[in-house]
Amino acid sequence: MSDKRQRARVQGSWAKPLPKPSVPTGVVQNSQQPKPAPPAATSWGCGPQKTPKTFEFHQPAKPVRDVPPERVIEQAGDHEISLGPSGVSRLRLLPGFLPPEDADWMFSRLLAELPWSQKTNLRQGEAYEEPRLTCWYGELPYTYSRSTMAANTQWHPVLLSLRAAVQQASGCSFNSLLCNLYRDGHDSIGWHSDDEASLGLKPTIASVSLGDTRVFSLRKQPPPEENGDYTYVERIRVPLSHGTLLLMDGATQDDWQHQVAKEYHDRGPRINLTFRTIHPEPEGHRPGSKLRSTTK
Ligand SMILES: O=C(O)CCC(=O)C(=O)O
Repeated sequence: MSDKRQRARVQGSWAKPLPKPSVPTGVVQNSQQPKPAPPAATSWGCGPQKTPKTFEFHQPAKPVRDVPPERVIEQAGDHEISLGPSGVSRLRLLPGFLPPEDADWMFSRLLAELPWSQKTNLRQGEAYEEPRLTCWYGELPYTYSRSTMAANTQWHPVLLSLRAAVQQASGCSFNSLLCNLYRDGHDSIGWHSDDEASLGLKPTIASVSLGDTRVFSLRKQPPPEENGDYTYVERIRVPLSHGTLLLMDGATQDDWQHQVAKEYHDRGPRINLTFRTIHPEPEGHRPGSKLRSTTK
């Protein structure tokens, strides 16, 4: 937890030590009086004993705000995650969308046979390599983070049959596919929304996961008065296991960001296939322009 989120829970402060009780002047202490018992030994009582401090409550200047607890979505079905001025944001989670034996052979073939490469993006004029491998399918190029993936109409046959199954399950059609390969737990994708103008308004994105389970996290966009501070926003975790289909639709790309964070314990490879629909960019439009400014 960030220092700021942790501090948000603390309501008081440690006070100065209490003054020692003073002996009134003129009173002679009776040396025969019983001496106070020495402090009882505790398991941490080695070394000199310090005067105990007390905790004083200070009314905070501003009311204390709770960081909302993170929600976990694991159950199959439709989940309305928010309702705001931009409309309903919705996730549909279908674990086991692919039977395990199909997911196994599809994963092996796609890992071995797709033209994976590492893309170089630009952020504030600086080039950086994405911490994962990708490839792109679609009749139109796809630009994000100031770098373009060329059109590629050579769909792998496994991807064509997967696209048909995803279209059938979702009732949506998709003309493009971004494939991500997370080689191990160190590969990741940072906070972003899939809100390039080329995806159109309120896009539906269908994501199929193969291989090791990774956590797909979402965080709500903060209201304007928070000035881009995500400390108090709602958060959701969705573990995406082998063969799962996740659909994001409605206002999800307007009102939420998502990421797959690095992990610090061993993870095997994972492939994520995100089916999308790309529209030709209007004349004079900068390719890859965002409705908001986020980078993948
Ligand atoms: O790997 C995932 O589940 C998410 C991929 C993603 O966010 C993207 O391709 O935009």
